[in-house]
Amino acid sequence: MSAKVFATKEVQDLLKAAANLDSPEGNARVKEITHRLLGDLFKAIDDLDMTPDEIWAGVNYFNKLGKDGEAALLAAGIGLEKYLDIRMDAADREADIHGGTPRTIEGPLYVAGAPVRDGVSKIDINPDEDAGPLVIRGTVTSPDGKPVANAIVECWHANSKGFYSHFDPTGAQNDFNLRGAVRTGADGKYEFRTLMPVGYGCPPQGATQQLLDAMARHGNRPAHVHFFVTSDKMRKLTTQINIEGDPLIWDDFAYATREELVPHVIEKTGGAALGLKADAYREIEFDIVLTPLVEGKDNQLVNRPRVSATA
Ligand code: MBD
Ligand code: FE
Repeated sequence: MSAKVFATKEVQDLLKAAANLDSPEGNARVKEITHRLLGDLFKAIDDLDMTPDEIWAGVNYFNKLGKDGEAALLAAGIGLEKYLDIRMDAADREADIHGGTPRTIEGPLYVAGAPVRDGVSKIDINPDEDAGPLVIRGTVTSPDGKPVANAIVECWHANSKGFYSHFDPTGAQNDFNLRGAVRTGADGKYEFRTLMPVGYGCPPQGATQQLLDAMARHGNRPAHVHFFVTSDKMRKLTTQINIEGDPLIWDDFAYATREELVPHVIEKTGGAALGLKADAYREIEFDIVLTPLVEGKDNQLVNRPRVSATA
């Protein structure tokens, strides 16, 4: 079928009716966005001559996506979350904000409520035979190099199976395993004592992997560690580091890798004195530069539904 109907009065009236544009009531922003997205979809159906079978496959895909609880995972996998970063980076350049540690996506697996420790936190609760000890440490500063005191550095990462506590399908991990929070002192320093993570893979039977499969894409991430860094006086930073040497560093299904976020991994000894499970351990130094509030406000703070728990 090659007949084009999008531009007809009948279809344009249908779009307006569906978004209730002729009424003064309802949420104006919701109406504006719905009208635009629906219009773009209708146009694409016309342009690509999508069949009813294709449309119903798509509609039912949303049902599976919801049933699997994977909408935020899909957002990462289709580059939507990365796109928001690209836009925030551009806004920063426009506002002449430079010098901070680069942001990268939050992902869907954060859990609020990790216990806050002063300066140092050991965050591996469950033994993990296949993971060696890892220390991640650094200093939180402002762009002028001054330490930021009373910053809260939160981190979260996967175990040696690529699973996160609270989302582990094997049920093997306690709450807040491999999740922690540290308050910096006057020196701005933070340190996490933990275990080496392994990269994440999408649930193989889930909706996200189903779409990726159809496009011959994998659903894997390189080994990585997430961070939120907050302080009264600075903008919140959402970022991650990748574990140097992981073969997927430049092949991340969520597009989160950035050149500045692949710190060196150093081999060290003396782990026993730090309470690590072996004397030989790996260390990553990751210094974090926060940027100041804009007219007293964090102009890039993201509100989204997040899981929280009590430790
Ligand atoms: C992850 O661990 C992650 O960080 C992202 C972005 C998506 C899925 C799993
Ligand atoms: Fe992750």
